[in-house]
Formats: sequence, C-alpha cells, structure tokens
Amino acid sequence: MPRHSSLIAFMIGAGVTLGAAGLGELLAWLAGSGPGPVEAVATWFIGVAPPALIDFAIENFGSWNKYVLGLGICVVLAFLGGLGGLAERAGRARGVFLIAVISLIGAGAISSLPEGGIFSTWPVAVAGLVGGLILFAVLAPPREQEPISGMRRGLLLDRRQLVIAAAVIGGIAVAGSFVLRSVTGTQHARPRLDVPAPVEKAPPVTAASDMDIDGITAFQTPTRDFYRIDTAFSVPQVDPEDWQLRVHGLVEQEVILNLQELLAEPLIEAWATLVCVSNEVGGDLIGNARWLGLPIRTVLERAGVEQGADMVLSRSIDGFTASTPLSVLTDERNALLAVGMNGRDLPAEHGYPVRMVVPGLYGYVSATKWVTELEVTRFSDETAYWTDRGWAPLGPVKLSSRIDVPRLDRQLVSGEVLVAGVAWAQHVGIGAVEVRVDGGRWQPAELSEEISVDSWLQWFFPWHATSGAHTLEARAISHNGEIQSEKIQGTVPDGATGLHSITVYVS
Ligand SMILES: Nc1nc2c(c(=O)[nH]1)N[C@H]1C(S)=C(S)[C@@H](COP(=O)(O)O)O[C@H]1N2
Ligand SMILES: [Mo]
Repeated sequence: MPRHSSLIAFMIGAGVTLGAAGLGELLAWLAGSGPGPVEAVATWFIGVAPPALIDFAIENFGSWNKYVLGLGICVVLAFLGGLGGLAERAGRARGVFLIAVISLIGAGAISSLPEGGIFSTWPVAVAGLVGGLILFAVLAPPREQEPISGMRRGLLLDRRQLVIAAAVIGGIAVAGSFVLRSVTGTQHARPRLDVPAPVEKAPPVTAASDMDIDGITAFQTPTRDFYRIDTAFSVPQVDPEDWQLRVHGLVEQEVILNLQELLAEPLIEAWATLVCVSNEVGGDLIGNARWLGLPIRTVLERAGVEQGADMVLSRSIDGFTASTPLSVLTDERNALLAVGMNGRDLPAEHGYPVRMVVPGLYGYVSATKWVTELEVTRFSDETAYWTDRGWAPLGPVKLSSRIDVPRLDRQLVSGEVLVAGVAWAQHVGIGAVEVRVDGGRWQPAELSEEISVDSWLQWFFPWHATSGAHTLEARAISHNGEIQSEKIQGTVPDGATGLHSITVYVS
C-alpha cells in the first residue's frame, strides 16, 4: 500500500485546513451571515492579547498590523492542519478529530462576538465538515491490506493532485477574502452620504500654510494616506439608515439622534491633527484633516448634563469605548461628531457614518469611530477599552515634532541643505521650532502660517552642511512656552517623549 510520505501528509493537512478556513470566510462573506472564522479568531485575539503585544504590533507594523495578524493566524492554522494531516495518516479519523477541534475554536470565536452569535457559525461547520471529509478520504490508512491495481493507484495519485490543487485554491481564497475585505474597507461605504455645506467653514489652506518644500509632509493628509488604528479586525459596516446616537447617563433627558437629524443640524468644519498614543517619536501614526461635524457640546447641552459628571464614555458599534473628560467636550474647542473628512463623507475605516474628533487628545481617549452612544458619567464610575488595559485615563497629546527632510534615501552634498518637518501642540499651537546640529546650539527654524491651533505646522531650516556624518535634532516650543521634552519615554502609558533625531551623510 503506497502511503503518502509524512511531508506530503503534513502539506495536505495544512492545505486542506487553510482551504477550509478560506471556504468558511468566503461562505460567511457571501451569505453576509457575520464574521468568518479567521476574522472572528483575529477579533477575539485582539480583545484578549496582552496590551504590550498590541502596542508592539501597532508600533512596528502601524496600519499594517491587521495583515500581520491575519497572516500569523494562517501560519498557525497551517501548522495545526499539518499536524492533523500527520495524525490522519497515522490512524483513521485522528486528523479529522483535530479539524473538528479547530472548527469548534472558530465557532466559539464567532459566537462570542456581538456581530456574530451561534447562528453565524454554520459557515465554519460546513467548512470543517468539507475539510474533515477531504482529509479522511485522502489520508486515512486503508482498513485492510488489499492489493492495489495500477488503475486504483493512478486514481490515488490523481486524487492527491486534486486535493493539493483544491488546497492551493482554498489558501488563495483565504488570502483573497482578506484582500477583498480590506479593499472594501479602504473604499467609501455605500451608500454615499451627501454631506451638507458647513455653516462655518474651516480656514482655507494657503501657500504659506502648506509650503512647497520637496519631501515635506503636506499640511492636509490625503484621506487614503491617513493612518488607521482600531481594534476591529475587519471594518464595521454601519447602515446609515439604522444609525443612531444615544446620549444618556447623568443627563436630564436622554437624547436620540438619527443620521438625517444630525445632517440637518448646523454643521461646522474644522482642521484637527489626530495622533495615536502609540506614535513613537518621529513616527507616522498622525494625520491632519478637515473635519465636518456637529459640536459635541450641542448634544450635551440638549441632554442637560447633571452635576457631578466629569466624563463622557463614548461607545462604538463594535463595543470599543473611550473615556473623554467632559471639560474638553464642553469648552470652546471644536470637539465634533464628525460626518465628513476632507470634503466628503467618512470612509468606512475612519468611522462611517459618524465618529468623534477631539482636538488635543490622543485617539484612544477621544476619537471613537462608528460611534453610537455617549454616556455621561464619572471617571470614578467607569473605565474604557484602553484604560482597562493599562493606558492613562487622561490622554492629552504631548508637544512634539518630526523631521521629514532630508529624506534618508537622498544623497547630500555639502552646501545649503534644507531641513524640514512638522510640529504639533493641538489646541495650544506651535510658537517656535528649533534645530540642533551635532548637539550644538539650538537655532530657530522658519514656521508655516498657522491657520488653526489644532493642526500641525510645517517648519524648515536652511542648513550649511559640511561633508561627513551629522546628527540633526528638532524640538518644538508651544505658544505657552512649553519646550518639547528631551527625556526619552516610550509610548506606554500616556505617549512617547524625546527628540526626533536623524543622522545624515554629506559628501
Ligand atoms: N471604534 C473604534 N474607534 C477608535 C478606535 C478603535 O479601536 N475602535 N481606536 C482609536 C484610536 S487608538 C485612534 S489613534 C484613532 C485612529 O483613528 P483613524 O484610524 O481614523 O486614524 O481612532 C480611535 N477610535
Ligand atoms: Mo491610537
């Protein structure tokens, strides 16, 4: 009896398992029955993973962290499936048992999610059954030692090739469904919202506020380049017809607002630079956009905040929560329930149809996407998603700056070299930026025109470069006279500090 070698059995097991997972994803996606098994395990994992691991992933993979996680799950799946192949080869139905266990894990993860539940588990059941049957048919040792004719043998080989082909296709299906989901994620959600004109426009970008310097970061971040950070493995799809915001808790009267009502309110437009607390010094988890929305204070006033409240716990459709100090939502700043970004509706991945944007606070305590609830409460009574995981309850953005030019891939020659970048102190404003070469004295840089204290500014410094290796550092000084700290601190628990420094070689 020719039996598959261990290696082939491992590969078949891995392929069949990946293929079955792909089938599960595809069925769930086609039927719209809820999250697929891989997606569900990923979402579950994000919820239970140690915060340090998540922070590591965000810092190292940035907006790509979801793809890395998806890939990691596929690798683990392939490995477990490979073991299943080996087990099946060793004894009837042992591998099938392993596939059943893997399917159960997938089903468990799907059931545990708010958008999943027990009735969403059928795609994984079907996929597990198909995978198990294929594994059994191909790898289970024969019941009795019967001589195998040349024809049977030929069939066996054909069948093996068939399975490998099927597994490859399945594996591609897994990858494909991720790509599809991510593609549907980066696109704008359907139906498109016609966002109304603002009653108050954001100041226009001028040549002086968006300087034309080769390689510098543009004042306005194009929406497609805007960083994305959230705990949702796949982008929540919110039906604008169903969306509503409930304002409740320590209020005189509960307020419920649907999207039509929100769009009929007087909306204002404002610039704000959003930054993630996981942004390292010099990092790129930051972007500046023109937001359109209703000031949050308007709905809070309508609800009538009661004495003793000091926090608003915002909740997203996917269960994410953020705790924002009541004071920054009721003062004069443009804390918005935003429906628009850079002149049109929000993309699905940035919170369609409605998100929060609060100038001056890191995203984790303020920028709830797909927001559906504002609960007026107290810091002493409630905590939020990231504050439960060790991040600071208050998350004011730290004064910081970044060097963007010279780009490190450019050849530099001695003579005048432009050093340039961005600096931010949301809701305070940047008063000055200084540059230091090789630890020398601080020298003032030129600033772009400030059109909003909530946005970053560009800066540049003409440097007389001499040949050799040089270290360039920048520091920002706020309108309040605060100087960017040189003290090196990591992102945990309330944002990184230190100076951005680059080393360049001049010929
Ligand atoms: N629903 C939801 N909103 C969220 C998050 C999230 O995980 N879920 N992450 C927050 C964090 S940590 C940041 S930095 C910003 C990022 O917003 P962006 O992805 O639009 O850049 O969204 C915030 N809003
Ligand atoms: Mo963040």
